Amino acid sequence: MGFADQQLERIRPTWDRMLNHRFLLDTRDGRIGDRTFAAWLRQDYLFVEGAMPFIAAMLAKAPEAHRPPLVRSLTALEKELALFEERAEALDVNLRGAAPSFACHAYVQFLMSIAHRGTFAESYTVLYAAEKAYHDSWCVVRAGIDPASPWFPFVDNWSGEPFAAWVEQLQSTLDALAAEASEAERARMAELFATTARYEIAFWEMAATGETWPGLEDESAPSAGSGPIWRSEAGESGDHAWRGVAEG
Ligand code: MP5
Repeated sequence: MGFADQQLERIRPTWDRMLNHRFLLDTRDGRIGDRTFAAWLRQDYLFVEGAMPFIAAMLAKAPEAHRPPLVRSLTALEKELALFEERAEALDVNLRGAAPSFACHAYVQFLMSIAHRGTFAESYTVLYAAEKAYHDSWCVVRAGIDPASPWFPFVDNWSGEPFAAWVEQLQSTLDALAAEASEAERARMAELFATTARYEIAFWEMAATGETWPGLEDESAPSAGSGPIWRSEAGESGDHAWRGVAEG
């Protein structure tokens, strides 16, 4: 058994807890509130934006043979951002002005810190765990969601065949990196695998509860500190990126 499967087995209760999160089960069963799903959409958009510098920082340490797939993944992330933008537009979700929640912020900082401070194999472990988590999570949703759901394009993005093939490629590369790693490095990789899975649970939990930051609970809306969830509530004039830049 390769390193990736060993880790999945080792942290099985954590992984199962992630896969049984109510955000996923409610989305699968068509019970998810639009507001709740929109909260995830806005936060995951920020996460994907943050994942691009993570990959870029990994590239700086990547042995040459590992560069091409990572470069291609950046293009895929650009397309993924376009998917978020298209769905947000179609469903009146306001992507602008959303501040990262505590969980989103912490997860992105974790990615960046590993990419800068960790070895290539350590960063790769985190990348694999995050991608595998999303693949497995959205496969849970796919098993029951109505394909006519407006959220289905997200389900298909991470549970579909092209992403499954990417995760498989990540897995075999991770297994090879782990086989070459020292005992000490492999132990750190195992720890990072578990930490990443916990971040994934924290992210679903944040989406399900709409939590933002400790200290902001008193604000009235679940989107406190993040601007209006719905584009129609944002108004036509409030959020243009260049408003107020020109003087006078
Ligand atoms: C992914 C994601 C998958 N979009 N969000 C979280 C919280 N975890 C993992 O990563 P990607 O870069 O969208 O494939």
